[in-house]
Amino acid sequence: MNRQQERSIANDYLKSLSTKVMRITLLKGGLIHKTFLVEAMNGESYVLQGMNTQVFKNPNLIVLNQQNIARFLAEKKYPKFSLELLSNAQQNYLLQDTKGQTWRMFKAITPSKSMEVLTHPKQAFEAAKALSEFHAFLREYPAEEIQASIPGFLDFKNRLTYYQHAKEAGIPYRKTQARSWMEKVTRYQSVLDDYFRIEPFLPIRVIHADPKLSNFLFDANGKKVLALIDWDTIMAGSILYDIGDMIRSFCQVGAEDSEHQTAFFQAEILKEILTGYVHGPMNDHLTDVERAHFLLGAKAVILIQGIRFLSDYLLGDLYYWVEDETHNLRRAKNQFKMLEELMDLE
Ligand code: GN1
Ligand code: MG
Repeated sequence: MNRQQERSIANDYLKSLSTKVMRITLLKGGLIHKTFLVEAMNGESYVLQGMNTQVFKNPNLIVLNQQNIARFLAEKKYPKFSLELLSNAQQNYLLQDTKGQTWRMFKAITPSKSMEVLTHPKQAFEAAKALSEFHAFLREYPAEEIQASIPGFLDFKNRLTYYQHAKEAGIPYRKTQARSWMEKVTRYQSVLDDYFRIEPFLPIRVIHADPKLSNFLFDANGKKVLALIDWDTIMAGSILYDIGDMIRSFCQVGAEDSEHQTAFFQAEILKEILTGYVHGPMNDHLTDVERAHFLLGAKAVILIQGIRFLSDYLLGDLYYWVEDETHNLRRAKNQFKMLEELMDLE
């Protein structure tokens, strides 16, 4: 699709605001949706997304979840920005173009800054406090009412089953290329066994399920967290998943897909996250089992993320967006190396 068509989709949303697109630019960073920044004639900015409906098969469910959560947070006077969806002239939040692509548009949160790499360790402290606040504000939201936007998304056993399938049905050449990384999965299986042992004792809460660094919007000077965005995967699960995924994303050295690195895990950032989270309001509500297993959660999430990338590599890049043949393998390697460094810390 060329930009002209995206412009006309954006204009459809902007009609009800009596304005039009001035400029539209592709935003990089996401691995699933196609995201554009829309600057309008009225001086405001918006975010237009072409949704990946292979991954999110029920976009209406996401809209429903997001609207319910935004309403709930507003009632609770949540102090950060919430996501605000725009509707088009026909009062629809979702639009379908002639090719069947589903679109949505948000109000942009501006001025703000989204980062791929931290510029100061204190940002990790602030973000962990913000995650703690997000969890605390959603504590009374009925978790059982949220239907998972991706069934089985948080189920590690399900990820292992898929990996088994990838090992059997994967492309033979890629299996050879990935052999030493597949051995890592076997080597670190005990991390998952440990996790499965505590899992039945973990409270089920409302979690974000994708608290990667770029989903925290900071103010222009990178000091204060303004919002935790990307609510597509908010669902019922353990907060250890969120804390673990935050550690995974924030503590990595360089980008998720970088090459030729020599160091992978930043222990000083880990410290900031662990202290930041308990400086937030969830500290008053943690159970002993949760409090004792932040690190185990991180190890399990990192390993599972490595397994997800590796499975996708073996099966020929069906899930994640890739720019070349070894992109998913590179991503997987970095996860395994990060896990190794985290394991060595103890
Ligand atoms: C995907 O699309 P994005 O970048 O927000 C993925 C996460 C992974 C992440 C790794 C729905 O998130 O689970 O942790 O990539 N989202 C989905 O960068 O699979
Ligand atoms: Mg996401």
